[in-house]
Amino acid sequence: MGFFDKIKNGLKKTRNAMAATLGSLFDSFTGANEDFYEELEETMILADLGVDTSCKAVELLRMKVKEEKLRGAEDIRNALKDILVDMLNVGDTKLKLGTKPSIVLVIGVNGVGKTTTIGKLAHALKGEGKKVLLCAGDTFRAAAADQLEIWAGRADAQIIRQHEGADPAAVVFDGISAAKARGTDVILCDTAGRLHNKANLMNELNKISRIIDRELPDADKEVLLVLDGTTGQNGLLQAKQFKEIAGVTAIALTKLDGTAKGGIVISVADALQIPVKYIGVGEQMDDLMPFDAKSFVDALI
Ligand SMILES: Nc1nc2c(ncn2[C@@H]2O[C@H](COP(=O)(O)OP(=O)(O)O)[C@@H](O)[C@H]2O)c(=O)[nH]1
Ligand SMILES: [Mg+2]
Repeated sequence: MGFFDKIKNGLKKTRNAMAATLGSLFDSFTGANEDFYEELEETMILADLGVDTSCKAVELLRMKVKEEKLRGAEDIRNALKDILVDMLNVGDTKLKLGTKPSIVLVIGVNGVGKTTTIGKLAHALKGEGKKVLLCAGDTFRAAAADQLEIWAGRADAQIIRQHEGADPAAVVFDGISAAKARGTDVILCDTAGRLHNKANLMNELNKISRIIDRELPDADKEVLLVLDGTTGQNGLLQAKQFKEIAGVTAIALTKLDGTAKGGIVISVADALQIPVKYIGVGEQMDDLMPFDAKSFVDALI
C-alpha cells in the first residue's frame, strides 16, 4: 500500500463520517449563505475539530469566499482545504535529530500509546539507517520495561532498563552514557504517565530534563507528547496541562484508525500551536505515519 493510501485507510472512519456529512452539504450546495456556514460548522464540530477551531475555520472561509469572490461548491471546498492545511502548519513536522546522539523524551498519560509509538519510531529510524537506543523510563511496573524490550527486539534497537521502581532519571542517565559509549544516533526515552498528581509528574519530568540538559547540553532534543486520538477534546485538555509543565515540542496522535473524530488533529495543532509530527493508524510496527498537513487534509476531505 502506498503512503497516501495508508493514511486514507487509517483515517477511514473519520473519512467516511466527513464524506457523508460534507458530501451531502456540498451536494445540496445552493450558495455560500448563512445556512451553509452554520451546517459546515456543525459538521466540523462533529468531527471533533472543536468549537473554537471550527468557528475560526468558518470565519476564515467567509473572508476568503468574499475576497476571492468564490461561487462554486468545488472552489469553496478547495478554499476550506487550504484553510485547514494552513491551520495545521504551525511548525516543522519533522523531528529535529541532527546531532549524534540526539534524544526524544516521550510523555503522555497512561495508555495513550507511548511505548507502542516508541517501538514504531525506532523501526522507522532504523529504516533510515540510524542506530537507536530505547530507554525504559517507565519504571512503575516491570511489565512496562518488558513491553519496551519486546519492541526493541522487533525494531532491532538497543535497550537500557533497570529494576522496577528505579529512578527514571537514573535510567535516562544510564541510557545517555551507553549512547555516548556506543555511538548511538537517537535515544528514545519512555516515561510513566501514571503519577498521581500534576506536581509529582512535573517533578519527575523536570528531573529527567535536567539530566538530559546536563549530560547532552548541545544535543538536539525533542519532547514528544503522545495523545490518544479517540479521547477527543478530553485529550486536548490533557495536552494543555502537559504543555504547561513539560515544554512539549512535538505531538503524536495515536489510534486514529479507531475513531470517526480524526478532526482532533486540527484542533490540537491549532489550540496548542505545537506541530503534530506523527499519527498512529494501527498497532503494527509500520502503522506510524510522518505527518503531512496536505496529505492529511486530502485524505480527510
Ligand atoms: N488501534 C491502535 N492502537 C494503538 C495505537 N497506538 C497504540 N495502540 C494500542 O494502545 C494500547 C496502549 O499502548 P501503550 O503503548 O502500551 O501505551 P502507553 O501506556 O502510553 O505506553 C496498546 O494496546 C497499543 O497496541 C494506534 O495507533 N492504533
Ligand atoms: Mg508504556
